[in-house]
Amino acid sequence: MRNITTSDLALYFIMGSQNVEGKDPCHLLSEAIYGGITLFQFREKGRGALVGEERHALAQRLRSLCFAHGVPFIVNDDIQFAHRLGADGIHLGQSDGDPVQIRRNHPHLWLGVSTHNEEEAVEAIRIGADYIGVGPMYSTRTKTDAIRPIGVQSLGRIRNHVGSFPIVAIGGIHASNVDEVIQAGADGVAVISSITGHMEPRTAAQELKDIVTKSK
Ligand code: 3NM
Repeated sequence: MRNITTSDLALYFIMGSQNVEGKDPCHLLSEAIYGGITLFQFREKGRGALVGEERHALAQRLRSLCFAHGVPFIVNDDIQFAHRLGADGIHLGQSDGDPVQIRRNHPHLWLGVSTHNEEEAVEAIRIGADYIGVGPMYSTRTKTDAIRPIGVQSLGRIRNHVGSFPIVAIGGIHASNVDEVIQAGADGVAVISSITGHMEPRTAAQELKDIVTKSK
């Protein structure tokens, strides 16, 4: 895989079947792709998440959609699964897996790490992450075990600490606060509900992308 660029992070869409409330995840993802998402993370996690062959079948369909449209496909947390799917990358939380070992064994995969402060950001860069997620910016109902929002001030501090290293901000991000997040130093925004929960996911993605582009 080529190196990640900050434009890959502009509109980072995350979804699993547990996020779609009865809608078809493949249709939702294709609408989001037409709306201009720049990267997709498959995150099948939490209440109601699929397991086993069902999870695999869904992931394969979403992976094919991304491939057909040239959208990078990243898997949350599970390195074996990422490998099996031929994913472009893996995203790890602070307590997921062993990032050092994953970096060593899978040098071709993009590695993203969730961080919440300067120390975690510096450590992620040290072990060879390609980008960091920073959040939660605002309160979110999507991730039930999310820590308290760290806010845009913390994002600004992390940005000052890491120079031009690629950062995507996450958590409670909607059209109304994207500008603030980009101004505070994020290269892009990672969202779930502002696309999956919108009546028109394509329009939602277009709108978010537009704001990211204009805010830079
Ligand atoms: N990670 P929404 S917040 C998956 O802070 C995830 O690391 C977070 O969903 C973190 O866009 C979050 O609906 C949920 O708020 C993002």
